[in-house]
Amino acid sequence: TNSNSGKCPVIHGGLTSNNESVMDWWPNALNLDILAQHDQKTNPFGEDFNYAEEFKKLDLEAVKNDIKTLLTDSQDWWPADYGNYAGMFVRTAWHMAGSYRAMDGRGGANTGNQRFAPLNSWPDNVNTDKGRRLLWPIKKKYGNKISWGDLIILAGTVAYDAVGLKTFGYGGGRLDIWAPEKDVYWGSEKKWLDSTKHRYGDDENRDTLENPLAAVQMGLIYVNPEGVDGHPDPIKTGHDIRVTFKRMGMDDEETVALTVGGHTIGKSHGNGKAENLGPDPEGADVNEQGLGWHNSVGTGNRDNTMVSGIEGAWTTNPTRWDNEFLTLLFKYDWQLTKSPAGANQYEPVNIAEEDMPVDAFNPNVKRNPMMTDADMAMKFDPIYREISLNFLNNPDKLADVFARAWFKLTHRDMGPKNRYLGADVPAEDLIWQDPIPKVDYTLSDSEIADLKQTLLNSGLSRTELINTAWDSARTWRGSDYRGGANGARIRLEPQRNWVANEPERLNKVLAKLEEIQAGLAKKVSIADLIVLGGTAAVENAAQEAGVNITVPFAAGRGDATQEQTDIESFEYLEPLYDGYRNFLKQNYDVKAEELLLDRTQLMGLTAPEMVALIGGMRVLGTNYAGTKHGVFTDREGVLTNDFFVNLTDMNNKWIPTGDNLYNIVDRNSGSTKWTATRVDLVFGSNSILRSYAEVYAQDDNKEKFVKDFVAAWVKMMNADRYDLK
Ligand code: HEB
Repeated sequence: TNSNSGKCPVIHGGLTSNNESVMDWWPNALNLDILAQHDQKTNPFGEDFNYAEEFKKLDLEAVKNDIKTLLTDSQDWWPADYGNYAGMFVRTAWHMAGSYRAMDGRGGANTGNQRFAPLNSWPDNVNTDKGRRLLWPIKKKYGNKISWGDLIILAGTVAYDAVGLKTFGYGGGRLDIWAPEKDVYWGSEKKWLDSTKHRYGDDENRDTLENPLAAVQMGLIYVNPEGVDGHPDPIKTGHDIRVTFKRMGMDDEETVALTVGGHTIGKSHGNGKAENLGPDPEGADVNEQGLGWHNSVGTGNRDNTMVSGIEGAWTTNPTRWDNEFLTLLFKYDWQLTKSPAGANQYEPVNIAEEDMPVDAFNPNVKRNPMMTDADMAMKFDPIYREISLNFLNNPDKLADVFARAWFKLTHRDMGPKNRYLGADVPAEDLIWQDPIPKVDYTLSDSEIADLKQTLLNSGLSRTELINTAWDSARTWRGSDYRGGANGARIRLEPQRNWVANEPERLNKVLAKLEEIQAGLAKKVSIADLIVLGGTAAVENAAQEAGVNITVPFAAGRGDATQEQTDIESFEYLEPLYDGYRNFLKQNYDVKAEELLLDRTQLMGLTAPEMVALIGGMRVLGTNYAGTKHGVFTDREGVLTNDFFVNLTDMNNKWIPTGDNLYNIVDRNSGSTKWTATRVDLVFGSNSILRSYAEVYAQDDNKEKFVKDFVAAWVKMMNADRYDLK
């Protein structure tokens, strides 16, 4: 507080701004907040709210018609270029979907995160706030029946339909969040659009972009349109495009189609100076009402609109789906010039009058089209050039590849097709949806009980069964609903040979399960047998600890085939670290306990669930390669609370012995009782985790521990069972 402001400094009130946070005193302390986001306290809907049910009541055709009408219903507060918001809605949708990155599955359109910081205020997202605000009357009208995420993507798709593209389809089902995401790492820079070198291992080698990032600069969706670090060079920019688009799972052909098709409609805005723009939405004062980048020049919109600083349309008819982008790109030579805002862009040499687009607000004035450095890459990068020429000569091919790539872009992070809602879901199965065949059997309780016995008597150890089930389930990530035990892709490449999966043990278990499967009267999927094996073993281990509990099991998983599995895209799911099995593929810069939090968050688990699972898995002896770190028990394999009892016992002390290694030593005798890693000891050292560890160490909570472990176990096993939800 500033006591010179002439205002009374005595009152502070609660801690309501970000710059005095309690934990700022210990900036390196483990921050568990990513495990507690989006809970019921932030969500205005109760736990009973079922979006899928609401969406079923939606008249999708009516929403589409309203969007279509809005496209050409220019609003005085934000007049439409060429009297049509198609470009606006497409870019708003693309920028929401385009933050997706395949590595961790975070970002993307499926949460409506563009409503919140930081995305609502990214420099690359200038005026997407206007796009959302234009859609507000439609959101208001249809309310709970369509989420913001669904509406924004629908608007972009309807816009393409309206300008004449035959779109591929649309699925609803994006669940809105109600507070900024805390889990997404967007880069370490503290300055918007800071130079690119901060996120490359070696700035000269642009393949060394830090993982999981998929943009070259802080605050951009992908690449700098003016060239690498603002230096025009289409070849270099082309390479950046290739690296970044690949990281959202797009190949060269899809990338060209998206860029060409994207810039077939709409225009760039650079008819002003960036200095004249007010603060972004998050930084603007109350009277801006959540809008940002107020332009103080003229009306601040129309022909004064400032976004990227680049100015002009790409095509002759920016409100029509056609092949003009490539036609003009190849028909003319393009020379470097500056926009009115001083941005690098290209203009055509000696363009014919009839190829020029009209001004966005004055149909009597003709303007030059323009190309960005990124657009020029479609002509000069040798691979992109070949694809572009093919599209130039085959407009139908462009339309088809684009329609499919647009659908992929906007649905990529929604998971399997059975999560899509609505009448416009395309029938065709697409490989990036990770399809899984349906099964046609059910299992009765007695069949399940018999199968459990068969599995427990198979000669496989409990640990082997539990580890295989865990490894099969742990690839699931809530960020893009990929992975998980359903499909049993652990049998297939690339998973079958992942180091983390201990291929030798895995092969042994799978061979046994296949043998069991072959002997069954009813064909049960391997996916179900894998999960049931782990489930039976957990149940058995709980009973030995004196807790009689049935671990719930839901049959119905299918077995995917290798042909249904995109090896390259599954490689992103490889567990490089899994604290639950005390596994690190390598030594990483980031601390093991931070990596544990990352995985836990991706798996959709809470901090208490993480604590129960880790404590249980340690005493069950599930460590990678059978190490004994953290196995604080003399009854390994039994589901006791010994991990917590011994971790919190003051008769022990904890002595570092090497990199990420500790001895647990008897305080009196000095003898070493156990060994541990950071991922074990953090449950006693971190104050929050310790508070949970104490709960499970208590004498009165032995049974609670087993119940909580089982609940968390089942949650993981069923994480991808969208058919059950
Ligand atoms: Fe784009 C716009 C860049 C991709 C769609 N873009 C734009 C601009 C720029 C760009 C700079 C301008 C802005 C202003 O307003 O100023 N992009 C770019 C880049 C890339 C791209 C660099 C990478 C290569 N796009 C893209 C895609 C799409 C798009 C992929 C979709 C699909 N964009 C777009 C649109 C527009 C744009 C539609 C227009 C907007 C309006 O009109 O407003």
